[in-house]
Amino acid sequence: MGQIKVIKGDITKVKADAIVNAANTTLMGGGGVDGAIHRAAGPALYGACEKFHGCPTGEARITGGFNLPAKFIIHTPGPVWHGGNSNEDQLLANSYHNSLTLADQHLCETVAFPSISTGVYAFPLERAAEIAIKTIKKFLLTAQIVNEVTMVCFDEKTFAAYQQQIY
Ligand code: AR6
Repeated sequence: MGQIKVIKGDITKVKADAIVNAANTTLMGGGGVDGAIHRAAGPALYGACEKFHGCPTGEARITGGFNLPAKFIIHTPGPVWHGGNSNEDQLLANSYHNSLTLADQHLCETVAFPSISTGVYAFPLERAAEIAIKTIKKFLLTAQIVNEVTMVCFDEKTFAAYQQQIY
């Protein structure tokens, strides 16, 4: 079975086969990690994203990595936290599962994720970390190609929350 790693860092610098972007449903960029990825990948990423005409929450779309060290960027809009009774848990699990499915289909062995939905979208961190790690572990049991998934945490609090879930 593949392995899960948790590191602290900037996902735009990570040399994985695919990195995942915590996007919004327009896929046309924004703040946070989305803004950082678009800035680092360069303007051609906008052109590639435009062609999708958006993406529903929990689904995922794939583009090239352009100026990033990653070969592919997988864009997934996570759920906005509305208090927990709006299917947020399932939608967050869908974001991880559908991103990994696309990575597997594109023959990616290594995939890196940011902490989806726990920034601007306000999903509670511990709850998000538990869902993320559970979904990744389950996926790795049947993955064909993906064999290493790294959670790239931007700050200490996020790093501690995911670190706690991997044991
Ligand atoms: N590398 C890794 N993680 C990062 C980086 C980075 N370079 N920059 C920020 N983070 P957020 P969301 C962390 O708000 O909650 C955008 O405007 C950040 O500290 O980026 O899913 C989109 O367009 C936090 O832990 O994503 C959407 O509109 C995590 O990434 C909306 O924000 C996620 O925070 C999506 O909100």
